[in-house]
Amino acid sequence: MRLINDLRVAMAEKQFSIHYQPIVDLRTGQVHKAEALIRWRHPVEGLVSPADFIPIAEETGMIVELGDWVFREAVKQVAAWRRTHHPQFQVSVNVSPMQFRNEGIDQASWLAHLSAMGVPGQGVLVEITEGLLMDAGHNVSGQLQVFRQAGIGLSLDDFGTGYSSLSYLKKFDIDFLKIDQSFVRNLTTDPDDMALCNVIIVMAHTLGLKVVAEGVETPAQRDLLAAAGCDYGQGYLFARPAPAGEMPFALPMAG
Ligand code: G
Ligand code: G
Ligand code: MN
Ligand code: NA
Repeated sequence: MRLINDLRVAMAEKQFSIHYQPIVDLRTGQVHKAEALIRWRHPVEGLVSPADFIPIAEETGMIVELGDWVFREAVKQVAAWRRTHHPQFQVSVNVSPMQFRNEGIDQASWLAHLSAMGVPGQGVLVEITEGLLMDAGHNVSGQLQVFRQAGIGLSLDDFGTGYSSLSYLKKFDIDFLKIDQSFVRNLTTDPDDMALCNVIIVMAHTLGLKVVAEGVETPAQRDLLAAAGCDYGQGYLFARPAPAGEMPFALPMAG
């Protein structure tokens, strides 16, 4: 496929950028966290979705270089936001399971970059998926441990869609659960989805984890989640992923 070759030049030609989507405190409306989401502006095709090119980057191994770039850019950005907006701002970075294979992540250089930027580990959340936790090889738990020891938080993305046993939540010392948007979409009409969200929130809190609901698009969804005790919301209701300069730092919680 042509995209494979294009992906190789895209790196050199700086065709990638990062959009950020706020992660909103559902009690206060404050925004002290944001998820970094990569964007590719292809010279001919225009904007190509990461859903289309991340799998190619994974298959070709390019995800390692791309992931390094995303991390470095996101850390630069959070350094700026911690100076100008809030000293505890956190940026949440998606890390592909492929990056954990064969020591794809040079963890020492990631930590060195953090300290060069003056950002403590607490400034970063690493978003992983359930599948990664089931990977017994590749010293996944050792690599996650290195992140944890540096203060970096762990967030379990797309929660509820994978097959992980709940015991992994404790074993890997996860900080945040992100309820997959498929459970949020029909929250107002499907009692089963509301029940699942309630159960996830109660279980997470019992284990000392915070919860982020993804794909919040309506005030009704937001209100149900807030009433269920969900800590944070993310979705088009609050803001679409956008360039860093457009980050809203506080959002109204009513109406
Ligand atoms: O941003 P959405 O807009 O289209 O992202 C689509 C998919 O791509 C999501 O599953 C998201 O987690 C993934 N994605 C976005 N940015 C990155 C990134 O920097 N690294 C990895 N590994 N996945 C990403
Ligand atoms: O897999 P991950 O959860 O990292 O990816 C998040 C994806 O969800 C991105 O593609 C992002 O653009 C998208 N997204 C964010 N908010 C909403 C929303 O409110 N509705 C929908 N449909 N997608 C959203
Ligand atoms: Mn994510
Ligand atoms: Na997700």
